[in-house]
Amino acid sequence: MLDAFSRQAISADSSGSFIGEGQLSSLRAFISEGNKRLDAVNAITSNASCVVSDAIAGICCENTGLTSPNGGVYTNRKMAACLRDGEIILRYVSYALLAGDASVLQDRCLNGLKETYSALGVPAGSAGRAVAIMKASACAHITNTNNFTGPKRKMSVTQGDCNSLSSEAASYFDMVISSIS
Ligand SMILES: CCC1=C(C)/C(=C/C2=NC(=C\c3[nH]c(/C=C4\NC(=O)[C@H](C)[C@H]4CC)c(C)c3CCC(=O)O)/C(CCC(=O)O)=C2C)NC1=O
Repeated sequence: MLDAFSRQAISADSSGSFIGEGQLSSLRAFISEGNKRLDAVNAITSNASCVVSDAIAGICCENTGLTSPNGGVYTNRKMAACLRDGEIILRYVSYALLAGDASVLQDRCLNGLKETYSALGVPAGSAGRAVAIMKASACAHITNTNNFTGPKRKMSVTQGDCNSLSSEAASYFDMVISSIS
């Protein structure tokens, strides 16, 4: 499990060099943007159940086969497993966003997930679509631009530009999608 700091140390060590000015300035930026990062993590965390249940409901609406006999979430047991997986994935994305590094997501969540899904017959395309919906809503929560129909859950935070954090979060969701596809 790495974070933005450890990653710089490991990268310097791998070339046998001291931490360079370029690396220090990227860490300086990481620290100076720290409050935004914490707000971005909080935007995901405090809306997690909404983000997850909306994504799973979304794939079920788009593909009614999922809830039909032999479908991916047919039976309460499988629906519960699916909602739980959505929550696990979102939780690991939030850890990666906090650390500014995807290694915790890769090592503890994605490692072997594709193989598990194919062994159990979990439909990879639908799982990827659920993650894509979570990506869209989580990113909207980060930039506080979520304007979906239904209750608007805007956070009261200092206004600022969170686009790069939103893109960073998007890249973690994309890693999930490509690793299970
Ligand atoms: C460390 C992190 C971690 C992950 C990521 C994890 C995933 C995970 N998801 C599983 C099952 C499952 N996952 C799903 C998920 C879905 N089915 C669908 O159709 C949807 C597309 C999708 C939800 C988006 C389902 C239905 C099962 C149960 C499959 C079965 O037993 O038939 C299983 C098999 C064991 C179990 O049922 O609990 C694992 C290990 N477990 C972990 O500990």
